[in-house]
Formats: sequence, C-alpha cells, structure tokens
Amino acid sequence: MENQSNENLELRSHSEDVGTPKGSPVAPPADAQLPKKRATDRRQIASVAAKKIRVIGVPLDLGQSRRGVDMGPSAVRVAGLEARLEALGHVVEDGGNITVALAETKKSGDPAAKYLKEITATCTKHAEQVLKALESGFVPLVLGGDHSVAAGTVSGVAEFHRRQDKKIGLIWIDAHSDINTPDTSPSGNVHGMPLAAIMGLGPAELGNIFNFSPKVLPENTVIIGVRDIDQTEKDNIRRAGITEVYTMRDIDERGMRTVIEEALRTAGRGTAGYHVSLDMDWIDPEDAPGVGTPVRGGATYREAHLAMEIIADHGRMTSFEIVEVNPVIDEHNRTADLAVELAMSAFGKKIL
Ligand SMILES: [Mn+2]
Repeated sequence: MENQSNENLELRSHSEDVGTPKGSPVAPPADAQLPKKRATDRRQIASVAAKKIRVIGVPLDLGQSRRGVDMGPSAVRVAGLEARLEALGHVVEDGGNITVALAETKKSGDPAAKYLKEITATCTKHAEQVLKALESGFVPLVLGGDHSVAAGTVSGVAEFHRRQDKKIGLIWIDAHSDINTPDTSPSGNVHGMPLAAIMGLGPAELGNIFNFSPKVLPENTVIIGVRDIDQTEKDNIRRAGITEVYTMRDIDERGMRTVIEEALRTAGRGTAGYHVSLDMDWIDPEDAPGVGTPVRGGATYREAHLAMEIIADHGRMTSFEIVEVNPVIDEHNRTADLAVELAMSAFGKKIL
C-alpha cells in the first residue's frame, strides 16, 4: 500500500517537473509521449489507401520433396499478419485455409509430375476462392504452401478480369524461374512448374483451370531475382515468349529501383493491374533461412523492402502472394516475420 502511493507520487512529480527528470535526460515523461505517438499513427493511416484484404492460406507441400512449407500459412499468421496490416488502416478478413490432401495418404503418381492430380484439385478450389474474394471487393493475399499454389491464384485473378474483358500482368519474384514442364523437369516436383502452367506450356491440367490458357500474356510477364535456372528452363522461357527476365546480376548492376520500375511498366501495359507472386527464396538465405529451396546470392533485406514499397507506390497490384515459407528450417520464425514485413510494405507501409 505504502509502495503504491509512493509510486504514484513519483509519477506525478515526474510528469509535472519536466525540466529535472530523474531518469534519462532524453526520455520525455510517459504521458507527454502519448499525443506524439497518436499523431504518427494517424499520419501512417492517412497515407495508406485503405483496402479490404482477404487472407487465403494454401498449406500445400505436395509440389516439392522437402516437407514443411505446409506450415507456412500458420507461421505467417503467428507473425501477426492480420493485426499488423490492420494497424496500417486496412480491413483484413481471414478466409482460413484451403483443404489440401496429405502426402502420406496419396500415391505420388506420374514421376514426371508428382501429385499433379491432387495439386490441380487444390489449385482449382483455391482459384475459385480467389475469384470469390475479388468479386466481393477484397484484395486476395495468399499464403503458401509451395509455389504451385500460384497456378491457382493467377487463375482466379485472371478469370475475374477476363469476365470484364481485361487482362492482367504477372510479377514473378523468385530465385528460380519455375518454368519446367513434366517433359523437362529433372525432379518431377510440380513447384518447379507453375509458371509453365500459367504460360500454357503445361502441365495441361494445371494450366487449364477455368478452361482457358495462357492465363497471362508473355509481354505482361516479368521474372525478377532469378539465380538458379535449369538449361531446359532457359529454352522454356524462350518458348513461352517471356522477354523480361531480371536476374540477380541485373539487380546488382542496375539497382533494384530501375529493375522494379521497368518490370511494373511491362506488367502494367494494357492490363487491369498485376499479380505479385513472391517466393521468399528470392531473398538471401542470410535474411530468409526458412524457405523451401534456399540459394545463396539473393536480394538483401532493403532491396526486398524497396521493391515492395515501389509496388505500393504504383497502386496497381491486383493481388499478392507469399510462398515457400518453411518454418521447419527457419530460425525463431524470422522468415515468416520478414514475410509479414514485406506484405506490409507491399500494402503501403512507409518509413515516414
Ligand atoms: Mn518459386
């Protein structure tokens, strides 16, 4: 009792006598900090155009041999995705997870495209949810899962705009180009094929969701950040007609800003906007160790943020997706935490 009243006294005198604080001379009194903090929050909210965002989790790991990315959606939610986006002023609704078959209960099927049937079924369900979100005025924010989920996401976004006679662009940010087909894939893992499916090279089942193909035209498709491409994929990039591929060398030599500005111009030309598919393995394993397929020499923490910040500045992103977060090999969930940070930048968070 006596202690409490002493504490109160001390607090009161501290806040009244600002000139001679007992603690650090730099720290202002507790209640003097409050209005300042509120003003900062208001500025931040006012600078972000409020969006309705629907989170869709796709805990799919059938597309690759290393297990664990099925826990990606949980890891990103645990890192505070919803609350942190809402703090920016957005309205966020969590649409839950798409049901995915367990690898343990299924046969892998064709070794040239393992679990293709199950992956196609998941991506088809997922595409319908993405379409529904857009029809209800939400921006879809998809959490993978391995990168094969993108075949579903892009299908849903493309179908929504096709019904209005519009097309979309695609920004594929990744260490890999994910453009193998069952004929060219050395592993038969479908997470190396989604871009091929989207561009209409195959596998046909995955590319024909909503019965049309390709989902995006090559002149509106851009690949950014690649540093590990199979020889057969180089041929497939040419066959698909994609001409804008920015490797890590391009980012090193020309800078992130130039690269992303050019990419957005290409993806945005004549389109209703573009889908951004972010594979966390784009970022250097130093900052993003918990990913499906880590490769050295990736984007730095700041380069990744800058890319997302510029995307937000342009205001033409139709939908966003974060894939390949693998909490099993992560360190204290820091890759998922970075994923949330990057989502915040993509959805308009500014430093000042
Ligand atoms: Mn990928």
